[in-house]
Amino acid sequence: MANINDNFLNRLISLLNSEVRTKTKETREAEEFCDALKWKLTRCFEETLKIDALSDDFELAPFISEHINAPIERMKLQIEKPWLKSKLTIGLLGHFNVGKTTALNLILSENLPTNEDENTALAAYLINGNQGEMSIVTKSGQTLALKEEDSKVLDYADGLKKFPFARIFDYIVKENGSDLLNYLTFIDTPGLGKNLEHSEPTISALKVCDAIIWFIKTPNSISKKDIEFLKENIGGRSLYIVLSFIDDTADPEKATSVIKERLNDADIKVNEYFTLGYSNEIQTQFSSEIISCLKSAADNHDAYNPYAHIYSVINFLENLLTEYKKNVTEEYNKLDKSTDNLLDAYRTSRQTFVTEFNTCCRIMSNVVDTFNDRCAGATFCGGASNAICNLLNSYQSSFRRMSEADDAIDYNKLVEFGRETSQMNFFNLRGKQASEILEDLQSIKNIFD
Ligand SMILES: Nc1nc2c(ncn2[C@@H]2O[C@H](COP(=O)(O)OP(=O)(O)OP(=O)(O)O)[C@@H](O)[C@H]2O)c(=O)[nH]1
Ligand SMILES: [Mg+2]
Repeated sequence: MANINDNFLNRLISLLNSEVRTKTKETREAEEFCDALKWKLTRCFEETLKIDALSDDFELAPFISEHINAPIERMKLQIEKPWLKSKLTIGLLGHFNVGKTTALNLILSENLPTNEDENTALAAYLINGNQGEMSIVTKSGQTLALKEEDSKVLDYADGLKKFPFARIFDYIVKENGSDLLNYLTFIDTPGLGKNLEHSEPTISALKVCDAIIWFIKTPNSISKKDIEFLKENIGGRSLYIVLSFIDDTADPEKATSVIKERLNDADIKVNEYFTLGYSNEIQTQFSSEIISCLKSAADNHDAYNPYAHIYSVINFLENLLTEYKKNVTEEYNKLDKSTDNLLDAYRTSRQTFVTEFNTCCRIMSNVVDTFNDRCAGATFCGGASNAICNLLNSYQSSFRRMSEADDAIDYNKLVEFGRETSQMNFFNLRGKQASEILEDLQSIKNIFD
């Protein structure tokens, strides 16, 4: 690293001492809401998993990452960078020194520094606003007002080569009065470097882009590695290709068709190709073509709404739990009926048994009375004998009914009754648990509404 000169150091100190634009109370509260929402919603899914309400092939971790973490991070991002909310966000990507900043200067009549060497150190958001207003956000999340003079410290020409700005600062925001920024936001990136650390600002900018303008230095063509990077990272984004340094190529047509062929072979869909070069003529044509193309892309852009995404996730879980609760209640009611039937059968048998037992006792006492009244001290007469025989017959039938009633008490059914009762308790508990999760979801929904 070159010696740090006084000029550089003074500018850096002045930049670091710039006025801090503190977050408003609303912003802080909104960020806290996002963190709480992420926690609450994740917990609702975990609790749903615990009660087995999710299907067997439901994979919780990837679902949470895609449908809870990603949209909520996007919400936080929109709170921090409101200009990302409804506009088409376009990232200028590629290697360093391929003409990204030059292209942006042409599109927006900007004067962002360009240089023959690696120049852009941080991602820069070009947003609609007062021409020339700039701010810089530190790694710790503080926003500093950035004066034009101080911003020179970041330039390769006026600053210090390889000073690790990206370890102190996160990104720059520059306001611009161009009409185009009413519809879209640009992110100028430092480009992909030799290592991950150098590429980090570019990769994190990529995450918030709806569309990518990928720059290819035509004489260098496109490498396999770049094609792999595009395939892995393009996602659902629109891709535009700028073939820069076109007039530095001996055979532009051939170079262009090789690049198109390689992208085509890799099955990478390109929305539009543009050419950029050094001559005024090429640059004028480039500006007018790319501006009209991006304008129409912005017109057709359906802004991603993370709130709608989260709302649909809540609805999904709500419907799933409502259905689950319905099923659980149905199972409970079925068992309730079945245990009632088992209990009724048991009661009937028990009642018969008791009735017959009482009848037996009564007959026995009649037999005793008959003996006492009619047979005391007497020899057996035919009438008494008949009466006793009749009584003993009914005594026997009563005993038989008692035995049948006892037989009717099926002990397996009693075991079944016990099992079903405990299953009922289980379904009852599951229903309550589902209701609790549904209440939590409703409270989240109330905040949304
Ligand atoms: N001949 C020629 N020079 C170009 C072209 N595009 C950009 N340049 C020059 O190439 C150098 C690098 O251009 P930049 O716009 O700074 O490139 P960049 O991709 O933003 O570079 P980093 O910010 O370092 O990633 C500058 O000196 C530009 O003037 C082009 O199409 N043809
Ligand atoms: Mg640049």
